[in-house]
Amino acid sequence: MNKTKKVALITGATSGIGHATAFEFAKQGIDLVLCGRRLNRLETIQKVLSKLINVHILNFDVRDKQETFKAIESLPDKFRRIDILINNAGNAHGLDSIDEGSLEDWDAMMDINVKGLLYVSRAIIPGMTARKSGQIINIGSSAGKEVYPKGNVYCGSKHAVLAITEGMRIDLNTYGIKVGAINPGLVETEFSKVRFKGDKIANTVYQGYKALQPEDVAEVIYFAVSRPAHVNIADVLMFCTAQASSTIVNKE
Ligand code: NDP
Ligand code: 8X3
Repeated sequence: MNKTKKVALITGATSGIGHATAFEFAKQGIDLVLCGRRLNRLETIQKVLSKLINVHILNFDVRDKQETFKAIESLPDKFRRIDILINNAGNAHGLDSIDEGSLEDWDAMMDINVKGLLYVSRAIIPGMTARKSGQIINIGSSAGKEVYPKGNVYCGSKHAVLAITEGMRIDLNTYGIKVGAINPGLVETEFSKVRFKGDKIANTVYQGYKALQPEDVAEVIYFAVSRPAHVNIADVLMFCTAQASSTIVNKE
């Protein structure tokens, strides 16, 4: 293996932004550890991308801390040195007023978007601090920078991601580890299918304008990981042209 080749671990690689990032990184020659719960999708992606780079898959639920640590501990030697961590796994669950929200939805968003990100990071960061190098990119959201009606807990989870990102950057600063967040607005992925649990309203979310595509976000993520050693992209807010804020979208 080429010694200068980097290894990236991407959570939520089975669809949307994580999937597009896996393809972008593979195109750029970065070896990959791809994570997600849907094993068949991981296997399909591995088959395709193995033609370009080395790929290892880890099938676990980030909500389960034991499973998370076990999976990361199981990495074979060739993939143990994680140079780049992309904390992407996450979703919104529901869009309800705070007085009507589902406790299961709240648990899912806090457990996946916040605690899952922490578990994965805690398992990987000690390797980075020992080597005094590495880069962590947390996928936040415009919802981490402003709160919109009925966004309450999802927005809270993404505000937490931004606070945790800043905390990581401060605590890991003396180790030379880069930490940043990429915060997109509306991206056309499976996000709305998950948020609305398959309800047909999900089909209307990206209608009447051109939303960001997962590849647009993947390109920005690659930009961040391809900067020179002294440059850290700390925080990016990106919207499609039609979107001005969480609640202002210029639709046809
Ligand atoms: P998708 O629904 O397309 O992808 C979500 C990914 O997260 C899937 O690969 C899914 O894999 C993984 N995931 C979800 N729950 C778990 C879990 N419990 N354990 C492990 N993996 C999990 O959505 P996006 O690509 O849009 O979302 C990716 C990130 O981008 C999220 O953090 C989201 O909040 C953020 N984001 C999305 C925006 C959008 O408009 N789409 C805008 C701003 C930010 P699997 O189901 O196989 O486990
Ligand atoms: C996803 C974008 O506007 O649905 O984070 O919250 S939004």
